[in-house]
Amino acid sequence: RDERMAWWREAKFGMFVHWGVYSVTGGQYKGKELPNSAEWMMNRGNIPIAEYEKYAARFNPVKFDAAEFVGLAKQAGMKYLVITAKHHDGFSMFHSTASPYNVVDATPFKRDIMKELAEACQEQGIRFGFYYSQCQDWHHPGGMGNNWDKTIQRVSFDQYVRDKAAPEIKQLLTEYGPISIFWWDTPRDMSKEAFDSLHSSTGLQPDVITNDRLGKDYPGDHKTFERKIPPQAPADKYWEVCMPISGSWGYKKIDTDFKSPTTLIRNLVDIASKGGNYLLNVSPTGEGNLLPQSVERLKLIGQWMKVNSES
Ligand code: JFZ
Repeated sequence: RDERMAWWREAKFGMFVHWGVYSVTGGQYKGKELPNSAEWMMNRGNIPIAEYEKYAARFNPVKFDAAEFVGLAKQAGMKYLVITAKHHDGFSMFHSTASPYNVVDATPFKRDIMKELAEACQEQGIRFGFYYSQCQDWHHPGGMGNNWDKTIQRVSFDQYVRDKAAPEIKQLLTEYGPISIFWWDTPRDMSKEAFDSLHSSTGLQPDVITNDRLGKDYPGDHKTFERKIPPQAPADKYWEVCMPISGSWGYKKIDTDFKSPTTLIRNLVDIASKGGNYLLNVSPTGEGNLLPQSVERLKLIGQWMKVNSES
């Protein structure tokens, strides 16, 4: 394990990316602002599945350039990138063979964004990983979390795992080259069989690193702290802090709460000095680029890194 964790321990700094159908409206629904993070739009707006699908049909991030995107992470001094392959809304940001509700088959964009990023990361020497919401899936009739769409013809959670989650996880871990991180989120209780079928796929990439959010009996390789830096160095050997560069994880138009470059650098130093990694989240827009506030900050961090590694 220590050997597998060596690069991660050294890395200190990674890019987290929340990007999906919700990015199209930037946190608004029918012109109204919704509370909290933009990726929860479907839940906060109680948006029926059929209606939310129409936003997928508008997802067309023509400004996206994987090489440029990964180049920014690299310039900032980040050593890895973790992106939402599927968030709670159930939309697959890759050419899923298990669900047609994916970026290739259900959008005018028709490009496998995960494939493009995997290749760009490989090319530029950045480690690559997937975020995957394994329990909450507000689109599949067996997924957890959607209690507002009354038209759902329910199937069992085990069927959701069999038909969607397990095959998608397997696909992500076999068809996208070397995957360094698999990042679970929002653990819920499920059957031992379900846990095992999800967990076993990580064995397909023997070097993959996982966080502690699959479920209570699955501690993974490292602990993830959310938004807040622990005041004292934690007892855990391997840990990270994930944090959005602004207020929301997903792109939100009215979110101007960008942390100052000074704060970001202090956070990085604070976390690194306690032995952890900083997983800093950025939020591409529906057009596929980052806001200038993010780009500027990433570049400034990169400059600081350079000055402080050459002396
Ligand atoms: C989850 C997601 O619901 C959210 O949209 C985002 O992806 C975030 C990174 O993860 O939200 C959480 C997960 C864990 C905690 C809080 C919010 N936590 O442990 O306090």
